[in-house]
Amino acid sequence: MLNRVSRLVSRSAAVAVFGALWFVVVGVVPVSGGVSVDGFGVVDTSSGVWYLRDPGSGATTSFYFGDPGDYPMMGDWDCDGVDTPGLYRQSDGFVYLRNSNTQGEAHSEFFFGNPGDVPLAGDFNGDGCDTVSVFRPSESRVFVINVLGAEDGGLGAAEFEYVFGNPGDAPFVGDFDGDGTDTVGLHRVSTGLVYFRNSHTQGGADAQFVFGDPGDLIMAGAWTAGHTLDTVGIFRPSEGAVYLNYVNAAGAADEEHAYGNKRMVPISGHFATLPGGDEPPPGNPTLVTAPVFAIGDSVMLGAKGTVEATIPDSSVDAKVSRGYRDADSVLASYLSRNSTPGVLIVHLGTNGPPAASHVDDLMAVAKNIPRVLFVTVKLDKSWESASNAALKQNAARYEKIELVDWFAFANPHPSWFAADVNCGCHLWNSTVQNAYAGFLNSAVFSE
Ligand SMILES: [Ca+2]
Ligand SMILES: [Ca+2]
Ligand SMILES: [Ca+2]
Repeated sequence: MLNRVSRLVSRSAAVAVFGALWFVVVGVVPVSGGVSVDGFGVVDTSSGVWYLRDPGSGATTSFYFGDPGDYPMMGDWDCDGVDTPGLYRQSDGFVYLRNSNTQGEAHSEFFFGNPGDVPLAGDFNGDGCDTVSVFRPSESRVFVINVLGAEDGGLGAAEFEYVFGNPGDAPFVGDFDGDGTDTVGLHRVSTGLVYFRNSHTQGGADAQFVFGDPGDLIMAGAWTAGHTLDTVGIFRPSEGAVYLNYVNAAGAADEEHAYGNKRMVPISGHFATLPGGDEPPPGNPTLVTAPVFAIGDSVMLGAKGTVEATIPDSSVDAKVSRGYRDADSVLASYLSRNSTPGVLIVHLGTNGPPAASHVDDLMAVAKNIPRVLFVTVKLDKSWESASNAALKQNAARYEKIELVDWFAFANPHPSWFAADVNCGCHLWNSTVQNAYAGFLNSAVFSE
């Protein structure tokens, strides 16, 4: 998310830090302090705390910005060469921008996009100013606009739009070819596949490669001195670690940092001078996340491969017409052949509500498993609410059962289930398969 002006500004600052010989040939006033490269940070979206890591000193600067659940991003909203926080509230499309890496109110707010859209912050026309565009996952469509809104107003229509990528992939932004204009890349969380385009036009990827592991979260930045283009980095929630790559290609990371924990998401940007002096983000508390064994019916069966590819160290046993009455024997059979899993996921109830006695039988077999996740059901059948009510009641009877609400997550997305005219429940396209696997993965790494 650098632009040309900010690069020149920041390189001039690099003289002091790296001793590099560099002449600024345009009339740009050097920023004092700071370093020339992009930094990364993490945001605890459950509390709204931002942690920015100074790429020169490694010192952390932290502050509150936003409400729990807001989607964090960074950009240069006021065109001064420094990236600062922004938030996108996916429920109503509201954007909140702040022009300083300090605690305080938003400097501007406006709305753009539809509920569920994912924000894209970048300089999409190379004018030195970042704006907020959106990616609509349901259509794999990018909507670009090169102005910011203000004063609670709407932004109107996008300036242009195009289709890019496969449903379910997560978008990110960078200047991947160093021409001063940011474009859109996509990341497949289930496999680590990264692909991007260097123009805002419809077409295949200009480059693609695999970086990182399933479950990693993507970002981009100019991580090293002298770089004029953005390359990939990933945040691994399961480890609380950041891996930065100096090239847009597969291979071992060039930098590795322990930073953040499983509740956090990564951001990156050109921070210029940060005050520092704050505690780094807390690392991962001891949370058992593996191995994962998942028991399901025909719903989970539809996403078996995606789930196993997305959740680290997981295996799925799913079968058509299965119910809670079968869960104890399925688990007993698994335990006879494998070591005790750290996490048991049970997604049954599609074929009828669970009886308390069946849950008791299952929990007796699961007595040595530290965590048990019961997943609610989403289906167009009369017993949907009875199944979910019974799941909730039974989960409340056991302290170690965590209720994971697939119904609440999936119900706003009827298009995910459009192909299934019988029960509106099966995972028959890659969009819903990726959404389901990502949803379960989040549950495994959340308390
Ligand atoms: Ca700025
Ligand atoms: Ca721009
Ligand atoms: Ca570019």
